[in-house]
Amino acid sequence: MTKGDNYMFAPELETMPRDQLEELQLGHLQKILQHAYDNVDHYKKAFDEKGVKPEECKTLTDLKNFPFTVKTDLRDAYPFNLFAVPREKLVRIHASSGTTGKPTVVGYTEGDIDRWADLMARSLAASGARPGDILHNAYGYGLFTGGLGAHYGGERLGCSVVPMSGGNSEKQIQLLQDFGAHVLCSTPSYAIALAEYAEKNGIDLKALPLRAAVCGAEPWSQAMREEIQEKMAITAGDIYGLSEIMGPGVACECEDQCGLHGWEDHFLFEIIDPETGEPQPYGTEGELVITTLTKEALPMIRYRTRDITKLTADKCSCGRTHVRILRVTGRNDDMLIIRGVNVYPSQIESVMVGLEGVSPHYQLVVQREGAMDTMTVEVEAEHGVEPSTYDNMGKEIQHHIKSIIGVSTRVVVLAHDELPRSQGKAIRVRDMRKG
Ligand code: DLL
Repeated sequence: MTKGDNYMFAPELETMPRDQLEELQLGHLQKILQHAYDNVDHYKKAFDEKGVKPEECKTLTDLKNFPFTVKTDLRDAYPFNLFAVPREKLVRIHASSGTTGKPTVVGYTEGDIDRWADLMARSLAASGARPGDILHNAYGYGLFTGGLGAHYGGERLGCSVVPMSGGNSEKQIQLLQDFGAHVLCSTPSYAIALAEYAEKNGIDLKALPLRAAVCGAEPWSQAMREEIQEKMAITAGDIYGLSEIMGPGVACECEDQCGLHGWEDHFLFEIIDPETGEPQPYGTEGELVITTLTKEALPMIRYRTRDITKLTADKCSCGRTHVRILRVTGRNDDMLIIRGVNVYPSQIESVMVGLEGVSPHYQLVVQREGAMDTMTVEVEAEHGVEPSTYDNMGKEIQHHIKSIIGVSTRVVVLAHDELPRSQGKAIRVRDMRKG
């Protein structure tokens, strides 16, 4: 098969008319609210405090009366107190890296793993993977959900999965070449790092059978997508997910690349105003809130993801009817406040991507000088840019950031390859204020 084929993994579910989809969602929602209430102390307490009972959810909009779940609820329940099934029923446990505080622990029953594999297979197929493809999986294996999530999905779709995990770029490139992979799964920043490694070593990735990359786990820009597509002569689709909800495969772009289809037969998506918590209509930017509809081990009711995006119900030309989540631009807990101005790393990135000679590799260094917070933008020039022009480039970037975002920064332009490359999620902020 070729990438132009209109292949769908589960057309009866993915193109289900909206009224049927909503009926299916309501049935699942009523069951999951009851399951959470009956089996998890946290939910019983939270519903009782809000004065709501599962049986009072008569329509999908009634969900707004139920309490949110937040990351600290998972931390408070560490390690196993949010599970709705006996621990013995878990066949898998994953956990977040826990850069701040305790890790968040998530668990799966056999049925949960089965549904996750289905949804990942569906996502991979939507991105252009096909049965019989060789799928090179460079998402990290281990407690992170990326590696095993893509692995099970690839196998379910009928691919030959290469469980490469992250790191060791030399080996990655060698196996991409020798095995002739058709699909690459990796974070977008690592896909760029791989492309650069190949370029530096005189290897032409464009000549390989590679057709598609399925990139996610971190925010990335259209400019990064274009760079991956151009350097490898492939399509690069966006895949979204989070361990608290399942892992990768909660939503995925189709080959039309116009937002990620959120798989509504298993999840219910809302956008809320992060300040007031009020649900917002389609098209409004806000915080994504997700309710799991079919998770047995860890039902999540109105989980506040902290991810900032918009939903759109506009028809997609692929025929799928599931709501689309537009590119996640950042997290509201990534927000930096620099001398009173709210700044998201993705905003700085979007200012820089349009400027000539500026690469997508950057880090924001935040420091405290006396009582003042200062931000330095370290950004690499593209390969081949004359170092004598770095100063002027820096001034131009500084000017654009000031005039568009309203914050004064220092900008240091570095030569190509001076910033560390990530093997998983890119580190965009070095906050030196946190000791
Ligand atoms: O990153 C799951 C995943 C693995 C998704 C592989 C896609 C591919 P966590 O480690 O729990 O799970 O991190 C979840 O990563 O809340 C977002 O802030 C961010 N994120 C994930 N996918 C995207 C994306 C995995 N496509 C957190 N665009 C989420 C932007 C993303 N941010």
